[in-house]
Amino acid sequence: MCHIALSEQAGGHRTVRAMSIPQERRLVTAIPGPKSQELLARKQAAVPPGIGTTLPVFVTRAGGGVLEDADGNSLIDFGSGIAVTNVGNAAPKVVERVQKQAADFTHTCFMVTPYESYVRVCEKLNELTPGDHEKRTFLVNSGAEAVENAVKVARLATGRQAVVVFDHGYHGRTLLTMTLTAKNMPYKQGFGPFAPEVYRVPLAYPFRWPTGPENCAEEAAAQAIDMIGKQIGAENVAAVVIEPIAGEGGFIEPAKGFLPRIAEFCRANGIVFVADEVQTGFARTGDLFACEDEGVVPDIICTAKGIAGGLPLAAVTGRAELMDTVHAGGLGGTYGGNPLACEAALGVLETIEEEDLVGRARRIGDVMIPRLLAMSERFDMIGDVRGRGAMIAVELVVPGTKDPNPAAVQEVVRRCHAEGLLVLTAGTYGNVLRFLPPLVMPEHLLEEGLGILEKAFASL
Ligand code: PLZ
Repeated sequence: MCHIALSEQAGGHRTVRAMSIPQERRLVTAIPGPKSQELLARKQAAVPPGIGTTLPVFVTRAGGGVLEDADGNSLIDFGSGIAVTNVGNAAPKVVERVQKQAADFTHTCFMVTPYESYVRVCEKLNELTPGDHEKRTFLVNSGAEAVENAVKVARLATGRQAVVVFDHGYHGRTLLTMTLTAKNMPYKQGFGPFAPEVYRVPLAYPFRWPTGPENCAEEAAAQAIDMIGKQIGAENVAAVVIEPIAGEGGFIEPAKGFLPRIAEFCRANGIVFVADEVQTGFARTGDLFACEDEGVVPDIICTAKGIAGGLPLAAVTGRAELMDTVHAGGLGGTYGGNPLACEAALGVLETIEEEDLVGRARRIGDVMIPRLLAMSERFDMIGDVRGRGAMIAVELVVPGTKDPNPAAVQEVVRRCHAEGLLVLTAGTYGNVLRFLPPLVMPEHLLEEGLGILEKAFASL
């Protein structure tokens, strides 16, 4: 069966993609249904509890704006597998290329005998990432691996050791990237000792800045720069690593002016400015990369997630003069830039362009933000509505205060999940609902999802 999804585009024209899955919410059992519950019991017996589950429905098919489960339910997806399936699940161009590649060859190891698709992905990223300077790219398997490698390159290129990161930052779960991550529970608790030479400075978090959002950018940048000078010495800093919008930390868009100020400080002091665009990349924020919003040009940019529609791939793209300092053989890994993942990435880039997913992301924001703002008028527990493009969040507070309200988030999420709307949480205080719909989400499902969310708030 073939279903056609029509989506109104920002520019007024319409794109058509044939969807293999009906683009509808359909609940035929309670959530989770009996088959999912049976599978969950098996999961609990076979997989350690350290691997969590946001919503225990076991997926059998997904595409467009929906996930289908083992019981025959169809859920609206406001998560995209944590900002990964920007082009939609099983996107036609991705499927076609991966199938062909799987039949041709599945692995050689690029460091042993290379293949063209890896080089093509690197060429594309060199061309598409911010800045028109000469660049180099290499490929790895995960966001954490990309960030970790960016630090390796920055240390070698500068001959310095210190790495500066920000409050509310998230960069991964490996020893170094866990150390770079701000939040203790659940990421760091009991997993120390941590990597040395990592320093944390304040982030310009407008909603929670003590003197108010107007002063936030300037004061936060001044504090960060002062701390670096006092506690580390700028001349000892190899890299500053920052997410242009803090993802796991709660979709915190730093106050305008903060990122350019930090980037300028880095430039003036020979520090490598690393943008972690693992969650913000590939059209998610209504630009191909979030740094573009303020014209910030990173020295190194780390990408993953949305790059390959769900196949494991990540990239480190940086100034040629930095990247070329690394000795031959100093970088790599068995699977980095696997041929299936590279073909998927090429399919993703074609899809973003052909279906104008940058425009679609903006359109999603234009639909969601006004509806969420209207909800914030009605429900005083909504303290803040924020985000860009299709990376949107609401921060819940105890009404009349700014005290975080994680209990309300849990309750809203529970009600949304029961109604067949997958939503994710985030935030240092666990009090943020985040929305990351696939950029190909048909508009009727977006509206229906927002309706479910509104009802969940109203029923509290
Ligand atoms: N940098 C900005 O968002 C991954 C984490 C899921 P990996 N975020 C989702 C979880 O709970 O483990 C992320 C990110 C930013 C780095 C990473 C790490 O990317 O591909 O998960 O290693």
